[in-house]
Amino acid sequence: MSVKLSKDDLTPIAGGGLLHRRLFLKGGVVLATAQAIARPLRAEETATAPPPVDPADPPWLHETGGPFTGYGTPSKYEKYVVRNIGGNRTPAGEGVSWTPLQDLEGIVTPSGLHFERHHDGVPAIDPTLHRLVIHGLVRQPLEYTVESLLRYPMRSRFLFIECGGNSNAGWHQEPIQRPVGDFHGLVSCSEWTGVPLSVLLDEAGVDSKASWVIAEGGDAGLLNVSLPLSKLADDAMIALYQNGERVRPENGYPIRLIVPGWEGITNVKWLRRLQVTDQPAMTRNETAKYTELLPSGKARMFTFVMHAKSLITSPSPGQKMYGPNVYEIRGLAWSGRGKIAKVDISADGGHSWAEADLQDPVLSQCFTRFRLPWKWDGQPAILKSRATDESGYVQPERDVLVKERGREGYFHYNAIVSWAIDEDGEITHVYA
Ligand SMILES: Nc1nc2c(c(=O)[nH]1)N[C@H]1C(S)=C(S)[C@@H](COP(=O)(O)O)O[C@H]1N2
Ligand SMILES: [Mo]
Repeated sequence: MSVKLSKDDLTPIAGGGLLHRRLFLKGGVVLATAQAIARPLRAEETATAPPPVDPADPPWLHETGGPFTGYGTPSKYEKYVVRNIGGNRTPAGEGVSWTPLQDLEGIVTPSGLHFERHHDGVPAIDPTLHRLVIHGLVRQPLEYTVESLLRYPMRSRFLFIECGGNSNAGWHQEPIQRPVGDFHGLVSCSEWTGVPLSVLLDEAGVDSKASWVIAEGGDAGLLNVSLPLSKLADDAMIALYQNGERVRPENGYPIRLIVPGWEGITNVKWLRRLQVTDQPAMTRNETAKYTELLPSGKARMFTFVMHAKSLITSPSPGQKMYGPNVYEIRGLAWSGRGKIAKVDISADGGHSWAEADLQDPVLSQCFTRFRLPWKWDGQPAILKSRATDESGYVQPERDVLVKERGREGYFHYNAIVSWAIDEDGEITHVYA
C-alpha cells in the first residue's frame, strides 16, 4: 500500500545516508531511487502486447515444457547455491558444511541447505529398526519405535539451530574475506514438528531426585551430551518433521532432539537414548570440547544459550554494488533467549544508528529478517548491524567481546559484524 510521502521521508535519519525504515513500506522506492532499476521500454516495444512468438524467442516460449517430477529440485540456473563443505577431513564424516546465507531470503532455510555438523558422518538409519529408549531415574523405562512416536500429539515451531563454533574465525587476528555463509553459516532455521519431550518424560515418570538427562545419538560414535532436565521438560521436542517433510538424514532422520535456543551440540541427531540422572556425565563434548578458556585461565562450561546475533546478508562480501542509489539493506537476526526486539544499522562505522524494520513474523528463538532503505552516495561507508533481544541483551562490538573473553574461546562468537564499502563498490569484511 502506498501512502503519501513527504520530503522528510527522504531525509537520512543517520549518518552515511540511512533512511527511515517505513520508506519502502510506504511505497517510496520510486521516489527514492536516483536511477530507475528497471529498463524503461521504448515506444515501439509497447506497440504489440503480448509480444509475438517468433523462432528467435527462447525455446520455452514455443515448446511444451518438461515432464512432472515426483520430487522437485531447484532450477539448474541456481546450481551455485549449495552448502560449502569445509576442508578435507579425516575421517571423511567429521566436519561441517555451511549454509549459503548470502543467497537466501526470508527466514526459512531450505532443508537441503541446512548446515551440517557431523562427528561421525551421516548414518543410513532404517526407521523400522530405530528405537528411542528413556531410562535411568524413571518409574517405568520405555522404548519407542518411530511408528509409535508418530502417533503422539505434535507441535510445530520455527527455530534456528546454531553451532557453538559458528563464526569462530572472528576470534582470529585478520578479518576473513569470504561470502557471509562461509564464515557465519553454521546456523539455519527450519520449521520443526514433533512430540514435546515433556509428554514422554511424564509417561516414563521422572524421579524427584532427577536433574540431568544424558542424550545419545545413533551415529557410530554414539555422540552424547548432558542436559539439564528442567530445560528438556520445558520446551524440548523429539522432531520427526523438518519444513513439512520428514527430517533429512543429515539433520537427524528419523528423529532428533530439538532444544530451542541452545547451542547446536545439544540438538542430538539420530536420537536413541535419554538417560535420566542426578548429575552430568562429564562427557567429552562438555569437557574437552564445547567449553571456553577465559583469560583468567578458568573455562566456561555448559554455556548452552546462544546469544543475540545479527548479520547483513545484502550487501555483503562477494556481492556487488550498482553505483550510487537507494538500496535495501537486508539481514538476519536471532537470539536463543527469545524474540529479537530491534536491530539497529549503522552506515558510518557505528557513529550513528537507525532502527531497521523487522519483517513479520518475529518469533522466539527463530531467524528474524530485517530491512532498511539506504541512500548510498558512492562514498566509502562501513555497514554494521546490532541486535537487541527481548531480554534486553545487546549484541557486543568485537573489541568488547574479545576483552571479556580473550582469544582462546573458540565458541560463542557473536560480535557485531562490519562490512566496508569503497568508492568502487567493493565490499570487504573489516574489524571497525
Ligand atoms: N548424533 C549426533 N548429534 C549431533 C551431532 C553429531 O555429530 N552427532 N553434531 C552436533 C552439533 S556439534 C551440531 S552444531 C548440530 C548440527 O546439526 P545439523 O547437522 O542438523 O545442522 O548437531 C549436533 N547433534
Ligand atoms: Mo556444533
